[in-house]
Amino acid sequence: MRAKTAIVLGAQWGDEGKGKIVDVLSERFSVVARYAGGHNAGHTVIISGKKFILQLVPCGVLRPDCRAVIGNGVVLDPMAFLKEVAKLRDLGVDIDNQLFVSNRAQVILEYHRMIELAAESAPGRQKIGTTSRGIGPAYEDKMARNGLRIVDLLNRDLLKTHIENACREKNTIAHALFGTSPLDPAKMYEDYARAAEQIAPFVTDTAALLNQAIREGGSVMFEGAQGTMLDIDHGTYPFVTSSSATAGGAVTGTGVGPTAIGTVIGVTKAYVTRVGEGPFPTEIHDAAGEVLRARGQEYGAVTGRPRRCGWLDLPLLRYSNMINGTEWLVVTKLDVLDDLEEIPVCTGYRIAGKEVDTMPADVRGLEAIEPVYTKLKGWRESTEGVPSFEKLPKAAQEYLRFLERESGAKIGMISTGPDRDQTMALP
Ligand code: 2SA
Ligand code: MG
Repeated sequence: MRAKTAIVLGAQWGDEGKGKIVDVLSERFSVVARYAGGHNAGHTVIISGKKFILQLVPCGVLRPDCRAVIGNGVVLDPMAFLKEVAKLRDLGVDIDNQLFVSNRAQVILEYHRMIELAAESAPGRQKIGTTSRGIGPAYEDKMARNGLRIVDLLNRDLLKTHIENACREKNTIAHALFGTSPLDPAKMYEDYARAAEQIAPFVTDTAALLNQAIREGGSVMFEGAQGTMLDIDHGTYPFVTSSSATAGGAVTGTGVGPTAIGTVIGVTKAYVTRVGEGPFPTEIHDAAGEVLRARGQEYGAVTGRPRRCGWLDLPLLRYSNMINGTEWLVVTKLDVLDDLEEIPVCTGYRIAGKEVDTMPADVRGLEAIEPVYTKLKGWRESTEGVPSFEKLPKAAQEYLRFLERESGAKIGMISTGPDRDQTMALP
């Protein structure tokens, strides 16, 4: 895991504990860059008992000598960004000259949230269970070539015209389809123009910054948000987010070429969680699910929603490793399984009586999956904070070796608790 540039991403449906892992690994990197998503992400980091939840700002910002970049693939809500910056300053994090925002990132505007809220409850529309942050509609506008970029936000004339035109269009659509009351473009312009002034000092050409850093021998980490199965192309569509959460997203979302990527690190929980709607083959519907939720404190970091819990899904992990070209896995929350006598692990899928070894594209196929389980022995011993692999109970070692063998990527690190020092590096 010693590469100069690395992508660290979620191997499942998000919330694998990337925040903590990026924070631990960022010690070895001089720049950390976010490449996708927006303030729908909730990256929790605990340092000396102090809890930080980062949404837009990359976790690297918590290390004074690490530069943090918000790449062009991100959708940035100016108000949410400024709130997060203010909170970080309050907590004593020095972000000036350390945090950079891409001039090519897209802006989330108020009407994106308005449209998302209306669409999520509209008759005939598939409810996705989104975080209501305006993420989807902002990416829609980006792809429709109707978006506002950060560089445009800083141009007063352009901002004014954009808001006026967009409000005319969005107000009409939202009212006609969902009966939503219209937004006032004059007020919006004032609010966003004010926010733009405060954001301006952070804005730069981050693609140039990152490429220069790499050229000069700097080490760069690309911090994923959400997870592989929430990727717009490779996830459980349509129950996904609207961005490229997989490794490919790091390239398009930052402006760094694929030849510059040294390694890909996938973060996986020792079990699985998902928040929001959509298929989840190994979901646990009985009391065992409640046990994992309680022990793992499985509630959305942003929305507080209870997360759905399930057993480790190896076909999913194999798929995720393939899509991302994952070289290393980091396994988190092993300690959550500590009390179990036996641990079911899904090794294969059966659909309509047939064994399948790939992830079906069809959501109905996913819903019809019968997971094939192998039961592994539990260890019934605390693994919290155990300092080395050899000190783990034998059954826990076997669980991890099984995961490694069956998923096809090496385990490079294990996390056995929320704190920075409850982490062990393997090779
Ligand atoms: P959206 O808002 O358009 O991105 O929602 C689309 C789907 O993506 C899921 N999604 C997430 N899943 C897990 N964690 C996320 N971040 C927060 C967290 C979520 C929270 O870290 O806990 O607090 O609820 C995240 N962001 C998006 C979402 O549930 C939809 O299924
Ligand atoms: Mg999260």
